[in-house]
Amino acid sequence: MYTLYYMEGSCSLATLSVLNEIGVEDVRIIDKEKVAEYKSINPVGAVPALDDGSTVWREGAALIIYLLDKHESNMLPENGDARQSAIENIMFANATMHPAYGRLFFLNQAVEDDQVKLDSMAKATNMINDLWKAVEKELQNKVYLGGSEPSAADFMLAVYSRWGEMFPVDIVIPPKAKEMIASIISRPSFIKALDMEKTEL
Ligand SMILES: N[C@@H](CCC(=O)N[C@@H](CS)C(=O)NCC(=O)O)C(=O)O
Repeated sequence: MYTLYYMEGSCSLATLSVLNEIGVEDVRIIDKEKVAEYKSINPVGAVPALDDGSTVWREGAALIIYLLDKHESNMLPENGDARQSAIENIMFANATMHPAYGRLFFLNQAVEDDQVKLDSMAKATNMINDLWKAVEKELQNKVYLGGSEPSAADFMLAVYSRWGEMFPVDIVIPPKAKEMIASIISRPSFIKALDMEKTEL
C-alpha cells in the first residue's frame, strides 16, 4: 500500500497518473493541507511525498524513477541508452520545465506592483516558451518524448502545461507538444488521477 501526499493539480498529479498508468491499485492519497505537521513528512513542505509502507520518499523525479524500477512497465527501460534517455527526459521535466513554471507562481506571490509583476511574468513566459520549442523539436518524429508510447516525462509536462492558465501570460505550446498533451490528458490513468484528487480516494 502506497500513501501519496498531494496538492490538487500540482506536480504530485504526475506521480499519481504514473501510478495509475502502470496499474498500481493499492494507493491512498492525502491532501497535504490536511496534515497538521506536514513538515514531519517532508521537511521542505513540498509534495509529492510517497510512503511505501516502510519509508517516505520525496522529490518527484526520484519517486517516479523508484516506482518505474519497482513495477513492471515499458515506461523506463532497464538499461542502456534508452534508460538514460528516459531519465534525461524526466529530469528535463522536473528540473527545467517545472522550475520555469515555478517562477510564475513566485512572481505572482512576491511582486506587489502590478506592472512589474506583468513585465517580469512576461519574461518568465519567454523562457517557458523557449522550453516548449525545445520539446517541439524533440517531438518532430514521434508522438511522445518516449517514442510511440507515453513516458513519465510526458505525464509530467502535461501536468505543468495546465498551470499557464492560472496567470495573465501568453504561453505558446506548439502543435506537436499540444497533441502530446491532449493525448496524455485523455488517458484513463490521467482522468482517474484527476478524479481521485477530487474525491481524495
Ligand atoms: N523538487 C521538488 C519540488 C516540488 C514542488 O515544487 N512542489 C510544489 C507543488 S508543484 C509544492 O509542494 N509547493 C509547496 C506549496 O505550494 O505549498 C520535487 O520535484 O518534488
